[in-house]
Amino acid sequence: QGRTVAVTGASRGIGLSIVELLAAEGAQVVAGARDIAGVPEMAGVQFMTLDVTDESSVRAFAEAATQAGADALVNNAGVGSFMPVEEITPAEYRRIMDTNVLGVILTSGAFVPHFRTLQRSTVVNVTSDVSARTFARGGLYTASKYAARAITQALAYEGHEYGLRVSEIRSGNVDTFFNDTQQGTPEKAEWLKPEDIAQAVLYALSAPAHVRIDEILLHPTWQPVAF
Ligand code: NJP
Repeated sequence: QGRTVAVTGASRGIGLSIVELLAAEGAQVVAGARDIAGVPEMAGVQFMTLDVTDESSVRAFAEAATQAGADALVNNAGVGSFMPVEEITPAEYRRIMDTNVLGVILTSGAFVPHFRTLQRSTVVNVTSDVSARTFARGGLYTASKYAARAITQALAYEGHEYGLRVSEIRSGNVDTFFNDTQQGTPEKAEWLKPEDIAQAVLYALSAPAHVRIDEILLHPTWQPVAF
């Protein structure tokens, strides 16, 4: 309550759940995605067109959020891609890296000047449980998330001096539209729900001033234990 939070990748899936939970908790939310045509209207939520790979789009988003008094940013926008190493093309490499890595860099960077002026601010990065482990066909996606984890941790070191808390949310399978799939299909019945991730984000955002949540790792119970 009383907080203003910027959320990227907010049109569906995890991002939309984060927006819904924060709005229900009484926060003001500035929410962005490339296609916001179908997003629901919610009190306290301003949806904007945002492409995290586009510097001017990110700048406009950060300006609007700063005007609205944002003291927190959730970097959630991300795309999936799974194939053997020999099938990774330069175009696919750029699509994944531009969104999952450059997007986090540009968006975080656009908020830092404002966050420096605050006593206290928070960045929560929704990366993945595979930001620190990989698997067959996962090379490109996990490389992007390893890189996003490195950016997350570097920002944490840099922001410590001006009261920025940085959290990484690392989850296993979540029932969303991720990687051009449908939500709610039978094989995803036992997967985490977007609301589960939204709760983790809320926990990180609303931790008392003396607490920093560096990292949250969560999985569906059925998924084999993996750190
Ligand atoms: O995926 P999905 P999730 N600029 O496809 C937006 C991570 N994750 O909710 O731009 C701005 O339902 C897109 O909107 P649009 C995953 O890596 C997931 O599952 O209109 N926004 C939509 O709102 C990602 O970082 C799982 O296409 C952009 C949203 O992002 C995060 O969770 C497991 C954009 C994607 O919604 C959310 O993914 C895991 C851009 N350039 C981590 N490109 C999982 N689902 O199993 C896309 O460990 N978006």
